[in-house]
Amino acid sequence: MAEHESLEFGKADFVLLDTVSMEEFMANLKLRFEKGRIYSYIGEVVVSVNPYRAMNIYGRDTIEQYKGRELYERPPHLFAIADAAYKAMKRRNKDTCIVISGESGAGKTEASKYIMQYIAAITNPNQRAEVERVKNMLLKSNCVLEAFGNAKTNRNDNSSRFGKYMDINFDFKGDPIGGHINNYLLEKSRVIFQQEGERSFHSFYQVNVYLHLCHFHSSICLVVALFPFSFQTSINDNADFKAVADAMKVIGFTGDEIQTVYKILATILHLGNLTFGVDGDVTLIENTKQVSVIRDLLSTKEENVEKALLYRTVATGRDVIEKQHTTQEASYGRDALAKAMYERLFCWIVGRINDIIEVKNYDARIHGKNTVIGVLDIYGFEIFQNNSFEQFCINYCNEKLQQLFIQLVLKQEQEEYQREGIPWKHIDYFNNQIIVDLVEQQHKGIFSILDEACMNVGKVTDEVFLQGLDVKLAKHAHFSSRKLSPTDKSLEFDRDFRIRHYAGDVAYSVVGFIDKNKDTLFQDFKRLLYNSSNPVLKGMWPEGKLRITEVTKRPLTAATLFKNSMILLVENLASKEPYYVRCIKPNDVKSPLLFEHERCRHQVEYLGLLENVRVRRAGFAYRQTYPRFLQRYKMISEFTWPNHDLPSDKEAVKKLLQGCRFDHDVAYGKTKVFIRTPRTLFSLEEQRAEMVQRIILFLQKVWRGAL
Ligand code: AD9
Ligand code: MG
Repeated sequence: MAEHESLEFGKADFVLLDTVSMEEFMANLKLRFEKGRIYSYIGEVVVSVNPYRAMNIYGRDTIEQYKGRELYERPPHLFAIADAAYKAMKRRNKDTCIVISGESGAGKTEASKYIMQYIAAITNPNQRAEVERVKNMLLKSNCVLEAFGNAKTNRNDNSSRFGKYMDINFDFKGDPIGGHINNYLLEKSRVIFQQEGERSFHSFYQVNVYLHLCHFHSSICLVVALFPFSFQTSINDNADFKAVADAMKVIGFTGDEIQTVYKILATILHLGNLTFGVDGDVTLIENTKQVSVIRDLLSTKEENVEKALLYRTVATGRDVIEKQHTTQEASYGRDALAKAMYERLFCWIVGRINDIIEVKNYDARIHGKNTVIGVLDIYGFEIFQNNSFEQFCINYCNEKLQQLFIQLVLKQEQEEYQREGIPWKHIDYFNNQIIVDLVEQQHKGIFSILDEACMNVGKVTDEVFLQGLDVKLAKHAHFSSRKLSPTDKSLEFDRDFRIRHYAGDVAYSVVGFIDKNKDTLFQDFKRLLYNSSNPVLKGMWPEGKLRITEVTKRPLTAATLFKNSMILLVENLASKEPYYVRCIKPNDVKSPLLFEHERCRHQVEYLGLLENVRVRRAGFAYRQTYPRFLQRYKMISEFTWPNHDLPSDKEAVKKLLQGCRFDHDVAYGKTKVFIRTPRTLFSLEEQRAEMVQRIILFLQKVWRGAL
């Protein structure tokens, strides 16, 4: 149990509840929240409740309290888990990762930032300049990525609209020497459309500030209301703009690069102003003034911009013809261009940051193994009024992470006890693998059905996709649609289908699925951007080099790309030693006072926290193979120091633990010793530290010739 905390704050570790029931769990969670104790443990898992107010618990003094301590020595805190992940990496040369989960607005991104700040604060005691530089960049990269990848939604004013996994690399001393960011599917449809009450990405509002400041662009119309792709609110875009500009400079973006970033944002805003009309049978751009602004911003020729917007080059056999768009096609192309430019910009920013922060000149033969702590902060489970392809992907991603949690925390734990022959009572939990399969299974899964519908030669519509779902998933317990359940009131429209997710039911509208999955961008736009005389912009669009007759390959669909990236992500996380932060959102009104019981209970339920407590209680806090255990602790017992003469390491460990009177708190498996409470482990650690000290003193005396 976490010490230094009185019981008036409730139980710091849910494992210590008198009885494990939902009522007790909730009462403890609520009490702790009301007493300002936003963190608790379930063993080594941190449970966090969003306080929705500034907490004075992240300062230098708090960091000092957690530095180098064992998990249970201090009240629960993110810093403790960060320290545990760091220590495990350093002591055992292991890659670790911290997986932060919870629904939208639960506090994942804030948690990931505190964890990174903590790691930055406790490393580099010698103040090496290069390490300081790396740390600074890792921290600053957050600010830039949030500007371009976050937006106000109806769930969260600073909602992550992309998934982020960041590796921090450490040298043999345990100091950060670099990092790498993987980004996952940006919700780019936000560039052209936001639900009521929401905003586009922060960067657009910030660039508006810039456009106001910049005389060079004074020809640009600055009235924000004129840009249909964005609108203004009161988030402090002005201050944020300065912080982002500063961060980009510090990270090492060149002046030209930063200018290009702003120009792209401005281009997208102007694209939003373009309208199309017809004159006879000719499609034309109604507001040609916009075109010349776009031409300047993109450093290209006006006629090129116009042509790319109004025509499509098609290869038919050996001939290449130019086909005029209808106004509808032209609008579609304009929107696709705006989205694609933004997405490409975002990926380019991540790529540039990676170029700069990635580990260079590290030779493992000289410096020892380079180890990693990964921090995962991804978009949380979300339900909106209108849920589309993006929500579907986001919620699938959360299913995958829940599955990983189940695999690693619940399932593997139980399996290990069974394998080791330790008495064990099976604990039931809801395994969401069935929903993961529903989405990602080959041929039968929703992604496959969607891809199949996209491949259709004939009419490809969202309805065809829905029909495919109805036929193939009619009997699936977690799927329904209007056709399959005509009386279901939660399915408002004919074009809705519903998934029973682990975290709740979500009705998705199929409208736009096909389009978003195919994610077509006419080749003409790629050529337009590639042919820009701005080298930074040109560099973002290398595929524009291809001539029309050279483009043959059908690109992978958005769903397939996303699925593949999720599978890789989970494999990567599973290969590391994971630490978990489970975030809970206490209410929907961002109140620091309100603990909505039912809302929280629902989250505790679907996060599987009660099962987690049960497994943990029945289980053991620490385990180690016999040889490794001896390696660490053999000096504390006369039976094992310096070597034992017992028939096996298992016998030796038994003898050692009996000698320390810890026998009651341990179980002996086939290959590992299991220790139930952390207190026993601390005791062992203390005894070891004492012995090590005594040995050192003894050796020093020997060396000085005193003996
Ligand atoms: V989403 O899935 O990206 O939409 P997150 O990332 O889970 O979501 P976020 O970290 O952005 O949520 O937190 C939402 C808001 O809650 C923040 O903007 C803060 O205003 C507030 N918050 C979250 N954690 C803390 C905290 N530890 N202290 C104070 C917090 N405020
Ligand atoms: Mg977030």
